[in-house]
Amino acid sequence: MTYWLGLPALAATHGAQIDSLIGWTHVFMLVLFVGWGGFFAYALVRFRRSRNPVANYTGVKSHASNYSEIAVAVVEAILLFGFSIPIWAARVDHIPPESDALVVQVTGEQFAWNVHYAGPDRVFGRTDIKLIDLQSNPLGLDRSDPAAKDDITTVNQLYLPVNKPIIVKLRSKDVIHSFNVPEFRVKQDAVPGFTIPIWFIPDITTADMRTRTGNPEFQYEIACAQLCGLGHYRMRGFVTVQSAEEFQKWMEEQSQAQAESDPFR
Ligand SMILES: [Cu+2]
Repeated sequence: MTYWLGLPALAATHGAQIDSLIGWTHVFMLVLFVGWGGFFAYALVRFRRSRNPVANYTGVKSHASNYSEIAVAVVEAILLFGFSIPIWAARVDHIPPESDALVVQVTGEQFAWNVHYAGPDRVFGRTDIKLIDLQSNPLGLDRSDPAAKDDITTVNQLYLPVNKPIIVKLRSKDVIHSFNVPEFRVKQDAVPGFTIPIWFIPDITTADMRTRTGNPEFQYEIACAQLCGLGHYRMRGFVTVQSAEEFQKWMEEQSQAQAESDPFR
């Protein structure tokens, strides 16, 4: 029902709820806009100076405005407590168990998204700030740690399997960034010093989206949604959603290739 809002295509399971909330909020705001705008126009005419040369010291006696204010507050309370808070709680409180999900760490920095997968062993290798090299090892991954051997890191490339819960553990190396993938209806600040989990289930692969949109170059884009410095405009990453088999293959290939290129092996 929300096509009239012109929102980006939807590609995550929880997104319909968010779109519906956005839709209802717009409907309510439209009613308020017309209501208050109409009242303003009425007041301009009704209380014009030529008709009311002298101020009225008694003022309005009717309680209509109180009742309409109460009605507005009730509708707002319904939107907040009936819709927004339950949807928000589902996003932040009911995170699926990590054993059922793909866990990936995404670390923002000026001006890139560093992606870190635990690899086939599902254990994240040790990272150490002393090992950070902005070109070759932006996350400071310690490849001598056995758990790190199969880890995969990428810059600005997030690969995800379709129809599986994804838990992104969001971090930042410097300032506040914001991880925003409009098609997933996901937007969360990355704050230095915190690891913030977000989760979603992408339900349309990049290939399917290309067919649907008729755009053979379609890409899901991670847009940094907080002004984070001079290079903010170019802080963009790409998400590739694949079938489970394609993703598995990608992960194995990457894991092997990155382990082989490792100087400490
Ligand atoms: Cu940023």
